[in-house]
Amino acid sequence: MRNLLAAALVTLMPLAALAATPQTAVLDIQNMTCELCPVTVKKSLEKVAGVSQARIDFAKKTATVTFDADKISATALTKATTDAGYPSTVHK
Ligand SMILES: [Cu+2]
Repeated sequence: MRNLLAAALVTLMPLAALAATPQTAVLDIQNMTCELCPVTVKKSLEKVAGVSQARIDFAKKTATVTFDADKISATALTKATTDAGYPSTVHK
């Protein structure tokens, strides 16, 4: 019975992943003054549950974040970087 349950979970897992609604947001990041800042910003974003990828462009001062729109909104992303010392806004 336990094995059957485990097998069912393994089968259902990919379906759950597909059910997520991936969304990409571009954030304008403030206060990135040196090459180490993007690392801090990236870490702060990837710590947020629901974020699958964060790419930082130091030259453009932006972060491109892929996240699960079913779990979080872009507001959680701007809050995360702001808490880390880098206030951000969603790029329009
Ligand atoms: Cu820095």
